[in-house]
Formats: sequence, C-alpha cells, structure tokens
Amino acid sequence: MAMNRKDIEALAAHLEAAELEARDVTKITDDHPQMDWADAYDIQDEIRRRKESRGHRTVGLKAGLTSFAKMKQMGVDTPCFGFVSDYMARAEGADIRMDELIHPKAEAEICIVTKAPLRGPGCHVGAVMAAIDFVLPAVEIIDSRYRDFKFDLKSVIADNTSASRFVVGGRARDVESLDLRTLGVVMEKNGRIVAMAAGAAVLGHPAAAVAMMANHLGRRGQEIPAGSFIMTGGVTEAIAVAAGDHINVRFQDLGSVGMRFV
Ligand code: 0L1
Ligand code: MG
Repeated sequence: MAMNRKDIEALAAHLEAAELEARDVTKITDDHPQMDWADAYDIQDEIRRRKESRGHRTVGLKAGLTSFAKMKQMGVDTPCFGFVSDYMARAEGADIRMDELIHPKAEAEICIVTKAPLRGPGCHVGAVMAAIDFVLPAVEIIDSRYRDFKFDLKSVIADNTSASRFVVGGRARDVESLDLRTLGVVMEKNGRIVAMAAGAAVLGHPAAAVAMMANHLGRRGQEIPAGSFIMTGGVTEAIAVAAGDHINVRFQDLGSVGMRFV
C-alpha cells in the first residue's frame, strides 16, 4: 500500500461526488502516480462503505474488461472487479435519464446468481458451475467519471469500474440447460445491429470471470456470498448512447433486455 488512509478517503469522496453530480474529472493517477493496486481497490471499498453508510444496499458484483473486445477497446489487458448499488438498477424497458450521467455506454452481460459461497484462492470454472443457482441476462450502462473515458486500470478500479446503471431482463434459466460459451448475444441500437458475440468472448467461459473474481476477493480476505448477483462482463465492446437512443439486446435462450435513453 503506497497511500495513507486520509488520501484513500479523500479520493473516494472525490470520485463519488463526480459520480453523483454527473461531472467528469481527470484520472487520479495524474496526481497520485504512486497509487498501487491495493490502494485502487481500497478507494473502491471506501466508495462502497460511503454508499452503505447512507443506507444504499450493495446488490451485485461485477467483473469488467473480461472480453478481448473490451480490453482492446480500452487498451488494457487485465480484468477488474467492482460492485453495483440498489439505486443503479433500472427496470426492463425503463427510460434512463441522461442528465444523471456523463457519457454512458451500454454493454451486454451474461449474469449469474450464486446458491453457495465462492472463496479463492483456487476457485475454478467447475466450482463456479456448481455454485450457480440460475443465469439471467442484463445490460450494464457504464459511465466513467474520467474525462473522455480515458483512464488507466488503477484509476478505473478506484472509480468502481465505471459502474453506473444496470437493467436485468429476459428470463432466468438453469445453468444445466445452457451452454454459456456458445450462448449468442446480438445488440441493437435503434433497430440496427451494432455488436454481436458469444459467451466465450468472456475469458473463454463467463464462469471463468467469476472464478477470477473469487480469487481476487480471496486475496483481499473476502468471498462471494451465496445469493450474489454477478455480472460477468460485457461480451462485446461497449456502445456509446445518447438521448433518444433505444438499446435492445437479444440473448440466445434468455430473452431480451431493452431500455431507452431520455
Ligand atoms: O464493466 C466494465 O467492463 C467496465 C470496466 C471499466 C472500464 C470501462 O469503463 O470501460
Ligand atoms: Mg460491464
């Protein structure tokens, strides 16, 4: 750890204010080049603590930058992990207000809910498959607080991996009836196909993202509790949206998820 507690708390307050006031800021490593990986996750944990202390519930975990398309888009080569809060959830078909966001992008995600805890080190795809209660589809709306969506990996981890809104829709299915690797995803914006992929785009298997998350949390003395909702990461690159846009994503065997930006 390269930063002291006071700096961690100040940076968490700074980034959370940018999120809640929908204004962009420069990436924090510009002013804090010494920040290390533990500091970045400590800042994210402090943002979570701040939200929970105001009464917000943490309602899910997210893996980010898990597909090669997303890593290439953002110029990084390692996944990252974050959380989502209750106020970030929107209903299927909802209007999503642009005036609460900075420069949102939408991405299609295969999600799971666990029925048993997962704890690393040593967590693997088989352990994750045994712990899956059901699978369901979602669209995550990411909104980096960093100017022009430009950041490095440590800065984006501190910024809770750009978590902003998410919409769960479609229908839940037992994992036994699905092949998560070949599950096809087609994303449409205003009726036109803008991206498509299969589940294997996420680290070869979406469950691999969850195993990686459990191993990451294990190194921090934490686990994935039973009953966790987990977004495994965008299967395609993220698509920029503007007021008036309609996003609809069709997930093979899982139905579709749609929303409008207003
Ligand atoms: O959910 C994600 O993949 C976001 C990870 C953070 C990087 C980004 O904002 O694209
Ligand atoms: Mg995502």
